[in-house]
Amino acid sequence: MSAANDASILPILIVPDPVLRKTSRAVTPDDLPFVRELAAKMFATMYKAPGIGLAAPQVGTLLRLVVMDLAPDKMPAPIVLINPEVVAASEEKAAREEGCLSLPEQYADVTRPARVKVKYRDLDWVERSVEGEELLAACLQHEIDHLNGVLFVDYLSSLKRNILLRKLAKEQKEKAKR
Ligand code: K2U
Ligand code: ZN
Repeated sequence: MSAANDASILPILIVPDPVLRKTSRAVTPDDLPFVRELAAKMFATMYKAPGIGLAAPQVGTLLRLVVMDLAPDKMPAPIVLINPEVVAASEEKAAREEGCLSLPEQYADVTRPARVKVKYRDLDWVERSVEGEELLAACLQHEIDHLNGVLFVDYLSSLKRNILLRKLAKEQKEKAKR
């Protein structure tokens, strides 16, 4: 990988970093030049992780900005969502195993609305909407949660959440020793 690409890889914050628990502020048109730069670095960081979604607070920037690409290997379909908000959610729920780049190697089943409609702005500040179910619905909700300081472990029982967080802390400590 060229040096330039390495420069665009950003460190991903890991729980319990307090930044992950803050609410991000809305992007304004004045932020667009910076946001275009950041989005490119977030894509490079996400593809390298690898992941299918990444929210700006995960790389330490408290802006309401998300990048996603649900099928990076098959047919890349990168999407940038500025100020995304869920405008409709189905009554029907769906459970799916989720992971998070800020809680490496930890997975748990999370139940969310099966289908959602999300309104957002693109990098040209054009208002768009996307509707999804299955993985797209889960990823959209997972990423928008990040913008509100919410993590997938918050949907678990306190017992399961504490077991998962203790396991993460232990694994992070062991990784630091290597
Ligand atoms: O941390 C993140 O926000 C990236 C998340 C996005 C995601 C979480 C749950 C469900 C869908 C997407 C993932 O860590 S990216 C890794 C991944 C890849 C395929 C399927 C699920 C998770
Ligand atoms: Zn996540």
